[in-house]
Amino acid sequence: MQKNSSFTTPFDFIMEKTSADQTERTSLLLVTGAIEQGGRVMAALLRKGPLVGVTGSALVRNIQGEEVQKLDQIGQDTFLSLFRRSRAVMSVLSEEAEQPDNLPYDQKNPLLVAMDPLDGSSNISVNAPIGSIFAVFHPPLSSSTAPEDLFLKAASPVLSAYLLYSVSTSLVLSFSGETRVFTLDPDTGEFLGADMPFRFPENGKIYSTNEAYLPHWEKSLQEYVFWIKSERNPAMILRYIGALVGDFHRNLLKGGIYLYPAEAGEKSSGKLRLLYEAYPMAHIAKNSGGIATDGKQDILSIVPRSIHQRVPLVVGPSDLVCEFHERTGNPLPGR
Ligand code: P6P
Repeated sequence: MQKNSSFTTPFDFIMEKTSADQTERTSLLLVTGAIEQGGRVMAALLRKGPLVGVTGSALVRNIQGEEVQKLDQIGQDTFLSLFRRSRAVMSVLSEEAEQPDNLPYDQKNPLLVAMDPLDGSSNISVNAPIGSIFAVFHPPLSSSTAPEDLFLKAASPVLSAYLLYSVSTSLVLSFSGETRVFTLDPDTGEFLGADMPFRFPENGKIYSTNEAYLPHWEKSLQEYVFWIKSERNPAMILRYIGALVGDFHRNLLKGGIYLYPAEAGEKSSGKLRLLYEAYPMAHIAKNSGGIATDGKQDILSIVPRSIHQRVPLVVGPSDLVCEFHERTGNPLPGR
């Protein structure tokens, strides 16, 4: 297939949004290149997963107490190795590791990466969409920061990205106020995308949540879900893949809101992790004409207390998230 001349690559996007004298340009290009290469490796592996015995459980549990799939471990090892070889990453925080991995670097402006190397891995065994999520930060200015505090003082992401392994493999990059969507060409290994920013469509009609938990939600949330299905005009429809990246991506393209609320009991802080799931999705949403909150405040205003901290997550286009907040009694200031 002849490459469309209007297509660009992640490299073009970073070069376009940085200047030659920006010393962080090289680090951003190296980190983005590592994410791309990891996407190629994981996409190729997932295409033949059952045939090469990489699906199924690794028979261990991670820091979250969740059963680790073999591909979770392979994803962890693949991306950590690529970030190490980039020599542009000071430390990697991963869902799959209790403590951050500090890496050797020789770039003047090394970066921090928080990642969920394989999101939605319970979908692997049923050939449903899964993804990888990344938040890239500048290290905090204070040099006295202890390694384990680097991520607690890192502030908002400078670049966020996710890979979606589905019918095709997408790479969504958000940087310098813009979100771009790229698709892997399996024949050439290139990630190619339109040379234009991506934004949520308005007036979306999709909501994504696991309604099985509705009986454990606050009453205002239960009433919101009843309203959007039966009284709102137009009514909304439920689409839920069970992998944040898959649900977010469909909602980014078609206009929809994703909800993972807190519940009474063990999910009193929600299920999703702040630093490597909520932050990157909030950053991508913000650069796409959307908002992410924990049901009360903007996700990007939350200062993390611990590196694996969980938060409730409401994310989507501004119109739907503002409607959610009005209907649940927490109108967003200035919206
Ligand atoms: P539930 C996957 O485990 C994940 O972290 C997200 O990717 C996904 O949206 C959510 O949890 C699914 O959780 O409780 O509906 O299975």
